[in-house]
Amino acid sequence: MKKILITGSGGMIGKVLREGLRNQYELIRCLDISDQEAASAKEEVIKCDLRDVDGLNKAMHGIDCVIHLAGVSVEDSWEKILPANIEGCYNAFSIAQQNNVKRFIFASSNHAVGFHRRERFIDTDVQTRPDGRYGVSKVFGEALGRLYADKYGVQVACLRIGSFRPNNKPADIRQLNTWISHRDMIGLTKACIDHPGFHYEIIYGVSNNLRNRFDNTPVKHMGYRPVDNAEDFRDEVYKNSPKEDPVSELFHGAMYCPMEFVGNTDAIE
Ligand code: 15L
Repeated sequence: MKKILITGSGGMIGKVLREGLRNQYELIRCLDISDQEAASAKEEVIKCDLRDVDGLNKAMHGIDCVIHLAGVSVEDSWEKILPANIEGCYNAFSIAQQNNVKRFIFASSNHAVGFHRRERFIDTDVQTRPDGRYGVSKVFGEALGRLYADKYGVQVACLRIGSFRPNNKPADIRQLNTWISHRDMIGLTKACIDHPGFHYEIIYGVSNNLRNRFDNTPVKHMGYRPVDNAEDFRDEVYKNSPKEDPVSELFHGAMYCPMEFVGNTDAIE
């Protein structure tokens, strides 16, 4: 994998990956809807909306591996999720395939499985249980990935990212489980880019946290070996962590679960 395209390279994770992968590949093409830092050596910068088919065609041309981060990254209205995370995600997969892109790394989220009970360890084979419209869009992206792997032979890795923070520290007690450090996010992405070959994989994007409840055992062969541990921030977190909402604390997806919630928590196995 020599020529890499990062979509959403101007976002929170995108900026860290752009910096962390710099000069390690023949080309890193950085695509974002907003203005970005000018290109340095071995980089190209493109301003493009995910609904601009011609623009995406140019961006995908000659690329070996796409890292697809672009889209809405939090729970939001359907009017915002639909164009960015449904239509945009479809465009990214389909235009990549039409341009013979060999590998596609999709930024999924723990919110694709957010309604699993937090007391349980979950591995990469559990059923999807989205905790909102954002989570549904990530399940959609994972399903598209499955289709493009099985039908079109694109190698697809879906990263169910936990809590990636701009200040590189866990913010609350739940994040002692879900946190991923910047170094581990770069390591996870590199493991997927540099892997000799795979078909379709789902990997949890969490650090080597003492309280981790996301089990990557089935995907050990992907070579992701996280090194950071959220527990190192334990004292700071306990000093500042607010009390969690009673619905939030039951589930992996936390704060997204109580939003608009009128269900029955006892019925959610
Ligand atoms: C995510 O997928 C979101 O992008 C981020 O805003 C957080 O909500 C994070 O998950 C999390 O679960 O902490």
